[in-house]
Amino acid sequence: MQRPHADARQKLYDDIRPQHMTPLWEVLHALVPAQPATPCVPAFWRYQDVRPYLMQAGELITAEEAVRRVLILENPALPGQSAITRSLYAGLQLILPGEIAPSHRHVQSALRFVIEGKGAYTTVAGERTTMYPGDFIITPSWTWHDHGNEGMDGVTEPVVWLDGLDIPMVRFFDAGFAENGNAGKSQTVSRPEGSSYARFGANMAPVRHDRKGLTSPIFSYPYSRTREALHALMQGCETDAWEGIKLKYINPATGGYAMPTLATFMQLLPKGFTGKRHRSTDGTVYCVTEGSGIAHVGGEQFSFGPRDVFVVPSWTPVSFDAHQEVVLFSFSDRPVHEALGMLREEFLE
Ligand code: 1HN
Repeated sequence: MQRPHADARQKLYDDIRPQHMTPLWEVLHALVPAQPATPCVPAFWRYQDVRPYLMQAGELITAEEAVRRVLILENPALPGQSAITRSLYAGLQLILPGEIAPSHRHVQSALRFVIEGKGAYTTVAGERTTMYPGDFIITPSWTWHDHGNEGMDGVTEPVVWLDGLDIPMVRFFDAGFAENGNAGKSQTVSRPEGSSYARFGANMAPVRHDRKGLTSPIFSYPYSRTREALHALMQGCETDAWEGIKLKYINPATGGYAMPTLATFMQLLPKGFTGKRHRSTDGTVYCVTEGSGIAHVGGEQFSFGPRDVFVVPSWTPVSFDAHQEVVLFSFSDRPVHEALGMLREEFLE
């Protein structure tokens, strides 16, 4: 039997369409789901499989011509959207010896997580930092930035890092601006290397510093320090049954996350660790810093090793098994969830 008024209702829908109106009651359940219903899927990029394509890109286009030579990591369920989750962008960037990626600035904030190679630098707002594998480096919103690879100690090699940006968030708000600087060249360096770290990286700050900026004044967090901290904590400290030993990167001037839109973390899973499942509303991108193991993500199992990247969509259960000692870098949109009071987490038994 046909629903009462079915034809008349359909006629109403057809009649209001030219007025750019549509009935809520037909879409209410989808608009306000009982729990997150992300279109994103878990996905995994094995570094060994994708590196050859990155090197091929290195033969086909220069960093200068490309402006940024990046292969974007797209969520398989979001083709063409340059998004790894609905709010996050991720890509693998290659810079070859002798190349520069010219100076520009944009509203989008960026993080770099160095995956491979030595001899590259990035300059942010007049200060240069040398990039080493495992370093977490920030390009704050609207700061001039350029990269280069000059080699180091006579060694010249390709340098690859993972870029994480809030591009989909800025697009959502239609709030993006961008500018090119310095006629396609590098910016002028105005402060010595290490000066930000000297001012803010020793649990100290310049005596009259009172600015509580949105982004950490430490723009480069060296892996040597992060690794040392995690290993010190492994001695005698309790390991969380879900996440092992996990630290968040913070802005030392505020205690908050290092970036306003992106949270960043590094965690250590002791050899033999088998974690319990947990989930949270912030979709998260992981990059393996050291070690190998298995990530159980929703119904998928990713057998990971160093430099692999994978994504855990919102509200998808995740757990980790560590075959060797594992170190995982990760980033998510958690600061936004927290600021808006909508972060939810669940630790499953
Ligand atoms: C960008 O500026 C960089 O500076 C990397 O290295 C990736 C993706 C979209 C827009 C700007 C960079 C980017 C980007």
